[in-house]
Amino acid sequence: MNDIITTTASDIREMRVRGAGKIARAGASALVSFAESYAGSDLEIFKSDVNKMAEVLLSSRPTAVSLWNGIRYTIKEVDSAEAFSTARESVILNGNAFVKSSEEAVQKIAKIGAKRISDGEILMTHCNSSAAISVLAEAVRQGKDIKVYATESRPWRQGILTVKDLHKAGVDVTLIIDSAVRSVMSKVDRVFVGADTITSSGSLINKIGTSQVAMAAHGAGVEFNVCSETYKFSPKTMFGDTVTIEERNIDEVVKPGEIPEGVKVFNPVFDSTPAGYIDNIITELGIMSPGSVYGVMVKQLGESVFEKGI
Ligand code: RUB
Repeated sequence: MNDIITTTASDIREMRVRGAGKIARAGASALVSFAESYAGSDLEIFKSDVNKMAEVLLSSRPTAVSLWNGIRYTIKEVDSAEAFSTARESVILNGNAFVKSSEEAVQKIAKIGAKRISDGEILMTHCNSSAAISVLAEAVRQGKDIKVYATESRPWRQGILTVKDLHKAGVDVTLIIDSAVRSVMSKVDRVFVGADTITSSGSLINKIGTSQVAMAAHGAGVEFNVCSETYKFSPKTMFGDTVTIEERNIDEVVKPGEIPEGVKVFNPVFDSTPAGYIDNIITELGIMSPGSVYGVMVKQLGESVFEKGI
């Protein structure tokens, strides 16, 4: 087994690399390195090896479609290649192109999303999303005076990363525990969160607790914005696939011996927010409603997807 691939898969599984955008870029970059350092020259063996490496990467975390889309984009020309050099070159070119366009997408989302924010507003974010943070940081860069509430996001406490990121960007940020969301929501003007996956019906799959934040925002009449690159749209959901919600080890929630033996712990990592709770999806292509997601997927995939499937 290849070292770069196994190390990347284990970094993603153990959450040393985390967040939907970062894991997608890490997966694509690992395949680029694999192709660059590939020692053989047989086309059929290369095709089989690349597909195996893709499977190893995909098995690392199940929920974020960004990883699947990034890998699929990187290896899209391998199976049809007629020469080894073409196949290898395509992995390097497509993988690098994916990484570059995904970084550019975050910058575009930052510019578009920051326009939604007015001077003096109070905002909220959940977990640690590079896309959502880029919007908040850009608003401050433009000279807007904002305050942000960031949730702790138990059990991994990604909120600690968020408050560090936002503080570094010059944002006036306050950390709150997850159960304070509804109580604080009455002070908030808008919520910005990221996305792991967006389904063809416009539902959002993101960090556990996102749906509670959305319900609290809905109840308080607060705008709920999802910051999502379009490669987080899941074409597989068009054809009936459901999104697997990752469950992680219980020792992320309780220490050994802390609760009586026989008591169960359930530790789902993501949840689903129905489209009806989402006001805007802020993408690199512009702001859209959840109802527009299906059309964008069809446009990006081309009509032939209905004959070929995914
Ligand atoms: C991270 C999370 C983030 C999205 C989007 O969960 O839910 O909101 O992945 O992140 P985890 P980004 O910490 O379990 O990976 O905008 O950076 O792609």
